Amino acid sequence: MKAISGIKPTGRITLGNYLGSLKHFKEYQNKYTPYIFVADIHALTLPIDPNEIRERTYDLLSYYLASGLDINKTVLFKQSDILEVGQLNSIIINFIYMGELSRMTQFKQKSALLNQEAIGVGLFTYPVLMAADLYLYDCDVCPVGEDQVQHVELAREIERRFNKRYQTNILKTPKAIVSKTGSRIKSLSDPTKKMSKSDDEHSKGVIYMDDDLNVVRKKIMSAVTDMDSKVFYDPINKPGISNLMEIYACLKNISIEQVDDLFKQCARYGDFKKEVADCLISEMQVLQERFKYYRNNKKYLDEIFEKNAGIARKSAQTILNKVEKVVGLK
Ligand code: AQP
Repeated sequence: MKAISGIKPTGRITLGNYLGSLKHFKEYQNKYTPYIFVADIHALTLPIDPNEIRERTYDLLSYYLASGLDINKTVLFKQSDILEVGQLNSIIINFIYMGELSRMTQFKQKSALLNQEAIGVGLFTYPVLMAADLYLYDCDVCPVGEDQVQHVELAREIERRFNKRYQTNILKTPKAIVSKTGSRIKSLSDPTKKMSKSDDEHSKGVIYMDDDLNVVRKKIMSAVTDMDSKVFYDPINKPGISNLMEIYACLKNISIEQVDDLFKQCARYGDFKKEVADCLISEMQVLQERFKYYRNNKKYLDEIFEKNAGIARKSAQTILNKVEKVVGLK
């Protein structure tokens, strides 16, 4: 059994990326062979400095390793090293309608921030490229944060249409797996909004995994909460405190109900926030040390990319070859 997932090298990794995806990847290593990539082609969907992509690509691989991914169990690679993804993208793009792409929540949110004339076609077709990534490694599951589930479902629609047209079962969409906790981390300053890498870098609402640990404590302690002082889970009426409970549950690997139980006697939000900050800081400290170790060894990172590109490409070539034959290109 195989699992696939990736992250875009588009900015500093946030606590949302960490709890929604990174932290869970290593749990899959014992059950699946994970194919985890740096989604560098996807990074081009909005204007970005070339050096930013290059440097963030190394950052991401270092985070993958720092979070416990083992190179003997996981195929860690760069999306752009697999040329087959472009070719498959060009083929399957004919199996999706503009109406369907325009209904994607992420497209609506990101394009709403742009001038109509400046909405790139790549931003619009982002889920098609993602579908190509999902098919090429013959994977069974796809661990993602909640915001990406809609894209996986779209890939399933492309699969259904393609396989029906050619009476085949070549395309296979892995099942989206959303972890019980951590899959929808919100901004600490506006807990109705997703925490994102592309938020204002000076926002107090986003925790970056490379933040100074004193800054992390300040951000948690000043997280927006309601006027009440009771700690219990109610994402509608108490989004701020519920977000902190979600963060704590995911860090401790316990359920929201257990967090409810632990803190129901807690008389002050400040005490609860301090617990969350302590727990987060001790996890981040280890991650940051490990990150530094890998990030300073570019040669080792390049070797990993090179070796794994070969492994990933082998699978990609097999699938693409079958697709090209069935549609008449071979
Ligand atoms: N706030 C979040 N809570 C839980 N999971 C999250 N993810 C992102 N934000 C949260 C998950 O992180 C993985 C990688 O994301 P990505 O970089 O490929 O794209 P994204 O979802 O668009 O992430 P960002 O941080 O919002 O990046 P920008 O601002 O560049 O678009 C995915 O599994 C995602 O679900």
